[in-house]
Amino acid sequence: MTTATMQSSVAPLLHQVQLKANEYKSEVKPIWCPGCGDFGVLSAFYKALSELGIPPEKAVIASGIGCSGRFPAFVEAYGFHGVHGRALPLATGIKMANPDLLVAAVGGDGDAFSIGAGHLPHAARRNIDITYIVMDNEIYGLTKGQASPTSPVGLSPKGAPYGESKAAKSTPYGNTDAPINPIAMALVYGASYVARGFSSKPKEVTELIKRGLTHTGFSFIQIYSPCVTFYDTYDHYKEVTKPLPIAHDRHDKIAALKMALDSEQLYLGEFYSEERPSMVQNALETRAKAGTKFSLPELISRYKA
Ligand SMILES: Cc1ncc(C[n+]2csc(CCOP(=O)(O)OP(=O)(O)O)c2C)c(N)n1
Ligand code: SF4
Ligand SMILES: [Mg+2]
Repeated sequence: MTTATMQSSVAPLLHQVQLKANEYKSEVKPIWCPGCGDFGVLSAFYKALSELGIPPEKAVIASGIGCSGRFPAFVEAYGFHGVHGRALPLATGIKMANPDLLVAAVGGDGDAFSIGAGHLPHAARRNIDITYIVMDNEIYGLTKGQASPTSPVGLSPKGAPYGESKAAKSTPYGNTDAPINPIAMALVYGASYVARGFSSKPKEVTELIKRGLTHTGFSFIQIYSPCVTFYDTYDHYKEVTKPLPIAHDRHDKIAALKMALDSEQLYLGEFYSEERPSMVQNALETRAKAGTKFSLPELISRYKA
C-alpha cells in the first residue's frame, strides 16, 4: 500500500465545522465526583474535536462500564454505553460498518485490562482505525475501590501514602499482585500509535488525543486519571511523571519499550507511531480483490441441503 492510500479515514472530516469546545458538551451533566481526573480527559476531548473541526454527527464513542464508561453520554456526538469490557468490540463493529465515521473507544483500567483484556491484542494487531482512551486510576472506581490490574503492590486506602501496604477494600492486607504495564503491552501487541498523558496536563492530553484521532490505525492512549474518592494519586503522579526526552525517536519500538519499562520515571507523551495499513484499508482491498467474482447468494446456495 502506498503512502498516498494511507490517508487516515478521518481526514475528510477535518475542519468541516467551526464549533467551540463547549459546543461539544451534551445536555447530560457529568455526575463524577468533584476533582475526578476524568473531567480533565473529557475537556481535552471536547477541545480535540473542536480544534479538529469534527462534525458531531460524524463522531461515535463506545464505552464499557465504570465511572469512566459514562463518558459518551457527556459528548455531543453518537455514543454507545455497552456492557463491561466490550468497548473495543463495539467500536470495531461500528468502524467496520461505517468506515467514514470517527470512532473512539473509552473506559477504565478495569474495563480495559481485566474483563476486556482479551480484546486489546486483536484491536492492536488488526490496526483497526479507532482511538482507545483508557482513563487509568489504578482502581475500580464505580464499584467503590477494589484493586485493578494497574494497582501497585500494597495498594493503599484513600489518604495513605502511595503504594504503602495498607488496603483497598478487596485487599485488606495489601495488594500482592504485580501491576501490568499498559504501554509496554500495547507496544508488544502491535498498536501503531501509543501515548500516555496525565489528566492534570490538559494541553498535552488534547494534543495526544488529536494525534490519536488523526492517526491511521489503532491508537492507544493511557491517561492517568486519579480517583479522588477511592485512590487519590494526584501528588504521586506530579512527583514521578515527566515528559519523554525530546531526543526520543517515536519510530523506534525498542526505544519506546525501554522508556515504557523505566521503573523510576513514568514518561508522558508519544512513545511510538508507525504507518501501516489499517483493518479498514485491508478489508476494502480484500473486497476489491474479490470484485464481482464474489456473490453472497451463490455462496449461501453452496451450503443449502
Ligand atoms: C460482567 C460484569 N462484571 C462486573 C461488573 C461490576 N463492575 C462495574 S464497573 C467495574 C470496574 C470498573 O473499573 P474501571 O474499569 O477501572 O472503571 P472506573 O470506575 O475506575 O472508571 C466492575 C467490576 C459489571 N458491571 N459487569
Ligand atoms: S469514584 Fe473515583 S473514578 Fe468514580 S467519579 Fe468518583 S473520583 Fe471519579
Ligand atoms: Mg479504574
